[in-house]
Amino acid sequence: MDNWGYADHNGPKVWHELFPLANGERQSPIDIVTKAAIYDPSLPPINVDYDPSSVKLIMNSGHTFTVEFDDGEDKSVIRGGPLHGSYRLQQFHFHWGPCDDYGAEHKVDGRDYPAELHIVHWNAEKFSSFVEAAQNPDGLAVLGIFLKVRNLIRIHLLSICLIFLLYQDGKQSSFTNFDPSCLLPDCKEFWTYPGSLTIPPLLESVIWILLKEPIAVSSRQVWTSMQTFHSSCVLRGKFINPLCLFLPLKSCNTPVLLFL
Ligand code: GRE
Ligand code: ZN
Repeated sequence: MDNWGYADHNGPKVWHELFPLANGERQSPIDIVTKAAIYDPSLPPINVDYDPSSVKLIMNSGHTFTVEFDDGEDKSVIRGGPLHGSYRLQQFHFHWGPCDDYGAEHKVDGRDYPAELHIVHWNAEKFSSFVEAAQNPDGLAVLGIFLKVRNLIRIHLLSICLIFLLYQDGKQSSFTNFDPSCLLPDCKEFWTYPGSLTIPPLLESVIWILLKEPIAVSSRQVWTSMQTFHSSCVLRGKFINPLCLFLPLKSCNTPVLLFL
């Protein structure tokens, strides 16, 4: 295996060859069996407190695109639910598939969603960096949100949304004034379990908080969000509306969607 990916020769089934943790005790993703979930009335609600000025840049990592935040201080944090103290926002990214039938990481009662948003936070009260936090069982907290397609006529998720221009692996661009809480559903009910990163190195350091309510993507919503979108994205020195950019990723020939 030269490098990990999602093809047969380097995909999740063989990740254990390079990353033995793939056979670990608390690996993600999982299938949430809703009937087996236990309601814990002692858990407080999830509290999201994001500062739109803390967003810094958007980058193509080759496997996904990542929107990164200034995590040098507690500007944007999440609290509550299963978390002790606050966890600082570091980045968000998406996982999606080649069609609308599957692509999310987690399943719910065996059901696939077409995509999943991961908003990644780290425990800056206990650890001094993201890297250190990622080595510890309570280091990271990832808020996972499922995406579904709402249109009566299904429009391919990958064709309706914010799409990043032909842009190379490793490239990045500035990204300003964006509050990712606009990507959250109204209902903040969640499932939680201790798990791992879903990509190599698969570290078992993630407290997963999966929102039960998916967010819906439709062409109408994309149109509305285009009108209210305040972020800016600068590529090669030129201002380009992020809604008409493309980002081809190594592991996927199709352009990426984003519907901010
Ligand atoms: C993931 O599960 O995809 C993930 C990352 C980066 C940090 C944390 C995390 O890609 O859970
Ligand atoms: Zn992820």
